[in-house]
Amino acid sequence: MKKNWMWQLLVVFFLVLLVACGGDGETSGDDANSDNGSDNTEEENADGGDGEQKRHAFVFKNTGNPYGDKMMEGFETAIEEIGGESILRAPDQPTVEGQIQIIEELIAQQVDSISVTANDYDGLQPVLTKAMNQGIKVLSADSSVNSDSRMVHINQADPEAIGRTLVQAVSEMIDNEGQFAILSATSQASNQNLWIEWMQTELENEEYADVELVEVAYGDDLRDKSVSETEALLQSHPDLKAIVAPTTVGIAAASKVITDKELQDEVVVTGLGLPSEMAEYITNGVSPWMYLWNPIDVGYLTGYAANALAEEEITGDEGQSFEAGDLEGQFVITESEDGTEILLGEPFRFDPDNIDEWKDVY
Ligand code: RAM
Repeated sequence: MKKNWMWQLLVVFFLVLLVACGGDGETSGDDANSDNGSDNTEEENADGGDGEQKRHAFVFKNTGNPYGDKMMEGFETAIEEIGGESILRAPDQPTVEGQIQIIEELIAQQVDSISVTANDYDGLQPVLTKAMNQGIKVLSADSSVNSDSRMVHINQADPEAIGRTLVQAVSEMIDNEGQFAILSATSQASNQNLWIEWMQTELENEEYADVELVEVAYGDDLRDKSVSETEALLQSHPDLKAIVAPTTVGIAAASKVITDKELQDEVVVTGLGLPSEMAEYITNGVSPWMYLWNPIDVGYLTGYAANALAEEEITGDEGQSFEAGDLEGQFVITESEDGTEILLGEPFRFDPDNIDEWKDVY
């Protein structure tokens, strides 16, 4: 009798052991599921809350612009470092319609953030408002949207300094006398338009009494259109002494036209250019010097800001700060003319003395 009781106890013990080890059977299945449930919670915590990688989208002005490729490279690196997923998009043409279509798609995909280098200051407002209403964090970078359309703007450099510096440079290059033209990107690009406004403000100073801005032309950040617009400027203004292109696509196109036409002793080119595309023209003297910031860093800073918004470390309000990976120091959100912004730093001057150091970097 006692032996029988012991056997029954042993069988029960083995059954319990089987269940604990996740053996088959309906009851044991329930237990196993609840175990898995608690494992998942631990994974979720490690991933930052919802167990899924955050998806951060970046929308540039258009494809085929090496400056945009560099910004995207920096953005992708930042998102990789953070452990998220980056989605890099741009329309074929630098239009607001193309960007609206892409942003609609990103909203449908329920991404966590959208950073946009805008083709229009106001035109993206309905679609970006829709994104924000659905909880998507929205930023502009490089070329801004109005403050109702985003939470914060990533500004590469002070627009006033850029505009004024470009006029000071061109005036010095033409000995403070003569005609110059501006070759810009699209007529709607908010970054170029703001820099041009500051150029016009600087030109009001007495010292530029003999310097005349004869035309603002638009190459739309397209190589071929920028070439034909340069040719048209040369034809319409035979006394033109300089072209200022505050766009990397425009400055390279204008420099190529002047070089090909062997006009380097008559017309100089300056503005904002990529060292990799401009080294040849800085060396041959067509462009005595030019300026830019590091576009990889602009994209990288944008990636970290997008993450800080998505993780709710910041909301985009003035006075908040965050760190951005390898970029030194704390980035503080400040008030700008319209809304808030995060400033990357100072523009850099490239000339024959330093261009070789930079031409392989960006
Ligand atoms: C072009 C783009 C970009 C601008 C640079 C300087 O590549 O228009 O937005 O910041 O030039």
